[in-house]
Amino acid sequence: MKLTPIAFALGTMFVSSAAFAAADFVTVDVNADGQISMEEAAVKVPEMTAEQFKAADANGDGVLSADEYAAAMAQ
Ligand SMILES: [Ca+2]
Ligand SMILES: [Ca+2]
Repeated sequence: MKLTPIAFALGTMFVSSAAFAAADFVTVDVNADGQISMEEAAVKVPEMTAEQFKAADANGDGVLSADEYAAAMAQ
């Protein structure tokens, strides 16, 4: 039964990674400036259309902040 805790830990890891099926912010923010440009979204989140990007850009500054991206991914 010594393997049981390890199996449980592995199972927990898989569950955790499944919760991040969508690319997470730091992955999409290729140049690490803390914002996601439309170009970065197009490369890392190709299923996001320009219309969806603009809808996610709540303050209309042309880039997505971490909060804006998280809100868009939560929909
Ligand atoms: Ca960026
Ligand atoms: Ca914005």
